[in-house]
Amino acid sequence: MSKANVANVAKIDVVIPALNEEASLALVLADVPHPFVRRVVVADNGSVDGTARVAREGGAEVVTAPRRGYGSACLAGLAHLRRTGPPDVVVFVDADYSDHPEELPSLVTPILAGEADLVIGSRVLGRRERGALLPQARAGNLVACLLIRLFYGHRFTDLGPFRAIRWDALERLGMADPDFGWTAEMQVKAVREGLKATEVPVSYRRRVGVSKITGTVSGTLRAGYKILWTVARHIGHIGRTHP
Ligand SMILES: Nc1nc2c(ncn2[C@@H]2O[C@H](COP(=O)(O)OP(=O)(O)O)[C@@H](O)[C@H]2O)c(=O)[nH]1
Ligand SMILES: [Mg+2]
Repeated sequence: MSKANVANVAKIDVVIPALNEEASLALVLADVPHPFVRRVVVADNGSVDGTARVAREGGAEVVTAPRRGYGSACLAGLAHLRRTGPPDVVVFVDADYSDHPEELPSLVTPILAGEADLVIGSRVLGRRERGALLPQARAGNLVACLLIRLFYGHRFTDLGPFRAIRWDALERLGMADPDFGWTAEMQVKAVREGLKATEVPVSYRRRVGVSKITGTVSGTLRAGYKILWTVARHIGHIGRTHP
């Protein structure tokens, strides 16, 4: 069955958390493969630049999240999809043009084929532009993935933002983290819930614009702490659903 036919059958929507990304967002939206993708939701909380305007001009729906934070933005995007007709599969992409949205079908196809519930786009397995994945991000991911392997028994190589998950599987996870722990929370809860989680290699390039997280010392420290806290927090619940 061709991608177009698969797309016609399955509803695939994209959530893009964006904070002050007017310089990069149009590039991201232009590379989202339509009609494979049905809708794009840009979750903006507190941008002071033209992010919302650029999003609308690029054909995206814009939702605002009351609370600052990566997770909070993702939650606002999901709430909008839940209210207005959820998809079969939801894909998360960053707004800084570091991910390659055109690679999205390689993340979704294993889910549509019933081989996976969650697919992480691994920047570690994929081709990276020099300086795209900062050493502190790489080191943090390595430690977190090691702990997940040690305590959850599942091998991940990355906590990358570019990922796809089946909607009903995501709903079972009860996602809640409002900021930096979001990606780790999804992966440890998915393993705990017994979801089929896998990875595909994705390309990664240097972002357009200014990093809000790993490109800053405070962002790196806060993200590092929150990710490790999130991995540690759910260790006791392995095998038990929804503590
Ligand atoms: N809406 C929203 N998006 C955010 C927030 N913080 C980061 N983002 C977005 O999340 C993505 C990842 O942030 P980024 O600055 O690239 O972090 P890095 O990749 O770790 O350097 C980007 O698309 C940001 O615009 C936030 O507080 N609110
Ligand atoms: Mg980034």
